[in-house]
Amino acid sequence: MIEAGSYKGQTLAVFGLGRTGITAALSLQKGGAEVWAWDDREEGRRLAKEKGVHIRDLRDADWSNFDACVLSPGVPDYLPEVHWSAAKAKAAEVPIICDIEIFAKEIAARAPDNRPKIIAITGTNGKSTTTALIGHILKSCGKDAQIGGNIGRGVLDLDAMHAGIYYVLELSSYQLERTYSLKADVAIFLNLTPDHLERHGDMSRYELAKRHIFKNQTKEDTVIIGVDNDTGRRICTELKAKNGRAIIPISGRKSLGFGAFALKGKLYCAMEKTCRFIGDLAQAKALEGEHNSQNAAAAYAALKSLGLSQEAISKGILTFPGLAHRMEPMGAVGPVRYVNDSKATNMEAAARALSSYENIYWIAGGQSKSENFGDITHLFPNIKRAYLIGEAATEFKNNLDKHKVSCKISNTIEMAVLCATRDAINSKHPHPVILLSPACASFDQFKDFEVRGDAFRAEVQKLITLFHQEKERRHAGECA
Ligand code: UMA
Repeated sequence: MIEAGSYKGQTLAVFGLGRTGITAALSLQKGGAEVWAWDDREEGRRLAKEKGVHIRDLRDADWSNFDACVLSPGVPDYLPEVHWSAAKAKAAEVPIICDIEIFAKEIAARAPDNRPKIIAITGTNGKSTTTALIGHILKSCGKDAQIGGNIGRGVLDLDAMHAGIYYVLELSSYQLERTYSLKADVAIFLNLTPDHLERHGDMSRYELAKRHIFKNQTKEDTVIIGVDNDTGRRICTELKAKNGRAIIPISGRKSLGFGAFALKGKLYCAMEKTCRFIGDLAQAKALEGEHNSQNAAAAYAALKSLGLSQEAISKGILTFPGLAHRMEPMGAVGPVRYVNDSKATNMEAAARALSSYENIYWIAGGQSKSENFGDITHLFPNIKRAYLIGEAATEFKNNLDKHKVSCKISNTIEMAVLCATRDAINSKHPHPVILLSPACASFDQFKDFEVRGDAFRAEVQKLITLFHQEKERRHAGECA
């Protein structure tokens, strides 16, 4: 754990006692701050207390005594409505921060030659894969790499700082909007498409929050920007015009005069005088699809700019095992492959998976975020049939009917897996893929996308077991 000494002697409110809140409270307490921690759920307060967090009722507190309020990323201070804790903080003019800000202050307090390296990653999609990939490459080169942030582990829970340690941080807009002091050695901005608008209100506020990732960078630092998307291209041009730091464009699908890019799955580096072939991403089994090619280009550019060798980086890319719930292969029943992409909680993310396979039996739906299928209609020829679940099932069906995509309301994952398997086996299509890539949030039927992905895994596992039992029974019958 990182002890937050920068707030020693100060009094802080910590609201929301999930992963962020508990680690932030403990880190501040260890560093010598006075903490008032609270959560709306009694269970949340109980669990935090068991871990040693100082629980004090913030509802009746005198908020003018607080130096800052650490608000968990999931607690809104603007839309859909201002949470009461945020309203009290604002009324008392107490700055609202998050755990990343505390972490950033700890780094700033260290002598410049004794600071760890920070690689910060944001974007609407691809953050987790890029974060895990960079962490994997660093570790495979023998570096002390710590991976945290939105990827699931609060930053203050990571190992203590020392020179030579690398922190690879996935940062969400919820975290970045409450972060002011972070100075990333490498800031990666992958892409930006509509998401979380119920929280930010509109795209300009969403973008503004994400742009905090570039704050405080100097000309020694590096910016890496995905230019496969309009917003990325615009931001790249704007930052280049300011000429403040090294900017490396990256692409997963087109060649660049300068930058790192992939063309038809082959990775190239054009960051020096000549353009060099780096490696064939077809061999990187966990990095299928153009979007993953862009993630690989981002990882390459980041680590090259930090001085790692081409050989070490390309070796790490090829051995990356991938992440659960992101186009994760689940096994097969005969010729039918199953892929778990439960993390695809928006249309853009689902489009990435839909563009990566043919003969897809698509399981989609949940809590809807988009009103229509926007610019993913060109991918519909890849879909043989869709199986719709959750609240969005009827809305999705109406839209798919308009585009003459065969579909069926299955309501549950269990039913969707069964029907899709039956159809895929009967179809005789070559290499059919049953893809869970919901394009929706999971909260209507599951606690989160991970629980949804696990439910899919359990259904697939049942079918795989049955398939093997049946195969063995037949084999035994033939031998008898
Ligand atoms: N709470 C209240 N009142 C409220 C809302 C929440 O008391 O009105 C309490 C809950 O009872 C709970 C705590 O706040 O105890 C939850 O806080 P949180 O939602 O911020 O969750 P954490 O466990 O701290 O997890 C957060 C991130 N969650 C969100 O951004 C919603 C995790 O990202 C992140 O992994 C973790 O910090 C560690 O950094 C998850 C996520 O869904 C994966 N992120 C979004 C996304 O990827 O789309 C941005």
